[in-house]
Amino acid sequence: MANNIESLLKGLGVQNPPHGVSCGGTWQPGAGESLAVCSPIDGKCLAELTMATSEQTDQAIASAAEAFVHFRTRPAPRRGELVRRFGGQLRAHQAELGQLVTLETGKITAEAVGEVQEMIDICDFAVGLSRQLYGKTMASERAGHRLAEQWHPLGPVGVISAFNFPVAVWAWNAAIAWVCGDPVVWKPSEKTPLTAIACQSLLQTVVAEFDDIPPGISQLVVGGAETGKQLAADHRLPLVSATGSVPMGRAVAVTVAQRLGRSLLELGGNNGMIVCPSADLELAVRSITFSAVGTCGQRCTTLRRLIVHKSIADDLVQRLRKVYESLPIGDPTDPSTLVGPLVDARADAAMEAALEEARSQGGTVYGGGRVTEAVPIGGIYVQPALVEIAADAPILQQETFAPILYVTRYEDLDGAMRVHNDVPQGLSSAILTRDAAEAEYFCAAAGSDCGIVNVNIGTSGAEIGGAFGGEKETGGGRESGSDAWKTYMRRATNTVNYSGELPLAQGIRFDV
Ligand code: UN1
Repeated sequence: MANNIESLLKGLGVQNPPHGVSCGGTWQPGAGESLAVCSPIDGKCLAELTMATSEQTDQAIASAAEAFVHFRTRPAPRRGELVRRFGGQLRAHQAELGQLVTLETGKITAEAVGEVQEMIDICDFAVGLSRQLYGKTMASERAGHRLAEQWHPLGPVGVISAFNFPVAVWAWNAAIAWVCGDPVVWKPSEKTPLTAIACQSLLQTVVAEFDDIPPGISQLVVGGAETGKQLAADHRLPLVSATGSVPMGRAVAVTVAQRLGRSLLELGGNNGMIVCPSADLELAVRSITFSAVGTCGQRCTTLRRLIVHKSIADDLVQRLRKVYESLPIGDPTDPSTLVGPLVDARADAAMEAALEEARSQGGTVYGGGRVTEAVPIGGIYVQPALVEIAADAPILQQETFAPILYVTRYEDLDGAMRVHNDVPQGLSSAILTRDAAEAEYFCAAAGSDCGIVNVNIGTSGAEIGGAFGGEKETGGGRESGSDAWKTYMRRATNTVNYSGELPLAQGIRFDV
């Protein structure tokens, strides 16, 4: 394990050398496959871990199921207190956790610290929620009856998270799951297990302060696709929440559906933005650039398709090209950098292949090449690409997890709307306009078909307060704020008869 990583992990309270699986805070020696964790910054190995064996994964699920039996009986505000203190740990360690996120993902420090902030925010939200798990009371049609709903803990939740948000997306799930009374079995991306280990360690420090909360409520399983499959197939996990590619999500959905479990999926995004003639172009350039090149184009919410009114397209493309040419690309730990490395060689190959395809489909590509000067050796740094292309080019149907922004032109808003919605994915969307009618049209029933619909901001950078997720191949799940918590609970409809009589619903007479 590289030295600085070791001290970083120590600072975060990770005492034992981590092996594959954490069950209640102790690292179990793994007999599984070894896993080299490398930094995208310079390709250097940060740590050598051992993947969990299927027996260890099974044990982690069993421990979560056992913890559930007691955890579900703890009052929700008590569970909220656990999350409040965990949020306190995250606040106290925000900088180091951010550093770890940067090392493992290659995202710039500002975005990495922002990701930890997103965890803190969801903890705050969940603490409040722990006193607001409201059920409705309905008017009963029968005299002397009370008809009401109660929300109860569901059971252990499997969480499969992706490399690009190695901790925030887990926290959206975990903080909500815990206040709802559900233990969590977490399989982070095998590219980013160290931040996961650090979070698990901080959480266990907090759990140790409680004599009424079992440590088994948080399980970490370091593993690959096989581990994901195992979580999806295990009936002890009534809910599996998965973030990642469409093929991965489809496999999870099918397996979970087979056992009639619940899945919550946050899959591909192929996010579009319509730029109308009245748009503020200054604001447009800033919001487009953040959404398209932030996290080096590796957010689910990254802006990938720009649909610009023909009257302003030349002007906007000119301005964007200028900004793109001077983007500070390089070491993500340098505060002046805005674009860090791609996560790995596969992402680079996918980007190259997509640009090649775009060219063959008549696209004009600006940028997109490798950057080798003034960047750390061993990492993969690229110039974000702008591609002017026809709206019906097949490449626009595809999400490539890299900084490629396709630019197309439109004549009328109905046509732009059709182009916008004519993709298999439906996560995030935006319109830039100063015309209120255009904005409302975009937000209305015949407008954007996505889960996230923005006006005068980019497609990325959502707050935790709203439900996060999308439609179509994005998978339909909702995580984080609003009433997303309901997915993590089971609903009981109670009818209580205090009348001393037995009137039947629907006025049925059944005299015996
Ligand atoms: C993701 O890329 O999976 O809205 C999550 C955003 C972030 C979360 C992205 N708050 O861009």
